[in-house]
Amino acid sequence: MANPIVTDIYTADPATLVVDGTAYIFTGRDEAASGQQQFVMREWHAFSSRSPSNDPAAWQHHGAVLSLNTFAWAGANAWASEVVQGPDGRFYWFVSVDGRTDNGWMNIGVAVADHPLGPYRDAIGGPLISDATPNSSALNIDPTVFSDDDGEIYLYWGSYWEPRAVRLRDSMTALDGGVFEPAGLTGFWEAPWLFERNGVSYMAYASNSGTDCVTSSSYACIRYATANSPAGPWTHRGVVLGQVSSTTNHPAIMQFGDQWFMVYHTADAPGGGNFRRSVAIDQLFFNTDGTMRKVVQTP
Ligand code: FUB
Repeated sequence: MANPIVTDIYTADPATLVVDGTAYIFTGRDEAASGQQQFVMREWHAFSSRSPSNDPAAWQHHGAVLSLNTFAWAGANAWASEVVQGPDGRFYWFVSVDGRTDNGWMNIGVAVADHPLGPYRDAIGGPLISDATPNSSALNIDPTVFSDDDGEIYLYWGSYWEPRAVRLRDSMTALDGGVFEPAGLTGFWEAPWLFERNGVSYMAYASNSGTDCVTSSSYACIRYATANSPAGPWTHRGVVLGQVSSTTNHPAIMQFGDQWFMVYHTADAPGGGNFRRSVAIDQLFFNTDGTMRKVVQTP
């Protein structure tokens, strides 16, 4: 058995975290019925492994550790998310959710817990990012958060070709300055993932343009860019993951020991589809000059 690593439920929009020798994958759950052509997503699940690989047996399923119910102001759509450890050692789960009172537009909320697996509570009591945030994205989804060596914390997010970035305060729950449009993320569509390696900042993101990326206008690949700082400006480096079998594509990247992995989703599970996606994991390799080799999708 290999990819996808979860087949008893449909899972999408993976986010990774490594803490004390344990790798975590946090995912949304696709609950669309067979043939239903829309996202039905209400909760986020967690999986952990002390020896990550594409063997499903390597992963323990911890169930739904966060749901829309945690956010009293959220209406629907438990979309893409990321969990990061804050300066206070606690775990902050940044999520994309619909509001109840803003015509259903997506927002970014934050939950907090003392352990990666929770229990989580709403850290703010309202959205951190919404349409009311000056200069926000056309669609405020897909948060990724990273703290650099200087302790500066950056939140990136966005969709519909509108990446956005802002510094966060150490509290992880308040903006530190204005929202800006990061330069150089060529072909950005959505799903940014920010990380650092050997002092270089990397941004992987879903793109749906370019002949090196798509063979059908509704499909997406994963591009990446590098920068000297998590604030950019970014230099586009090319495609790191080609099209997958689902129309959406969504990367998470983690280092575990001396190995690197990309986690993403496909429509490859039995009964799968664009709204019944499944998480897959493959190894990621870097060239000596720091560029990334294209990920080989293993079945
Ligand atoms: O799963 C819902 C949305 O589809 C995510 O927020 C996007 O990244 C795309 O995967």
